[in-house]
Amino acid sequence: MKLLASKNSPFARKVRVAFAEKKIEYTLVEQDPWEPGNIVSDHSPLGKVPVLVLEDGTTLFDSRVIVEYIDLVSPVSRLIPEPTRQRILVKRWEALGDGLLDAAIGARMEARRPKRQQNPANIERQLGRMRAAVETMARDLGDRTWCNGEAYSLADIATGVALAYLDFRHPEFAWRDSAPNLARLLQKLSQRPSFENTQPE
Ligand SMILES: N[C@@H](CCC(=O)N[C@@H](CS)C(=O)NCC(=O)O)C(=O)O
Repeated sequence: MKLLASKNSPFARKVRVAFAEKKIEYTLVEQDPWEPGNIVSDHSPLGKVPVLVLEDGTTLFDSRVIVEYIDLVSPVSRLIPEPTRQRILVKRWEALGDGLLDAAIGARMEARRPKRQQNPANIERQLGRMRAAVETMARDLGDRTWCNGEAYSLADIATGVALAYLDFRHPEFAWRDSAPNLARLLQKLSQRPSFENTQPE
């Protein structure tokens, strides 16, 4: 299996953490979808990373589909629980983490445009989403050990990857001040080899 991914993509990181937790071997093919000459569009009509290319040539995207596939092909360390309600709540956490990332990336893209072309209202809209997402994560985590209660799951991976991305690309966004429980969660997650070995560069 080949994973087309850039080391700084948080969506790709979610998949790489999942691979590590599941102890599944794969080949990382580093691709930057913004670089001219990249081959991502040859494998996905959406031109975004991550894309997983299976042995028979089937291509899987996006990160949510890939993670679900990885979890289903090996019973080792289930990341998405089977009971319907638990499963849906874990997927909800994933949607929240991914949504936080979409907003964080959107804010960054807007801020990187030449000053005169920037739309400050769009930046504020994305920042508002980021604040609301962190607030919801903190409230839903409460004083539990893991996002989905007692067991580590994809919910923690998606949440940890999204919060770590805020540190990486939005260091000024002081999310820890209002969410010490999330700060403790990220601290704990960062000590896992799966997170340690997939840090952005
Ligand atoms: N929903 C997608 C999002 C993937 C995504 O946005 N990837 C970014 C890198 S972090 C990308 O490839 N962007 C290239 C582009 O927008 O052209 C997923 O979960 O995989």
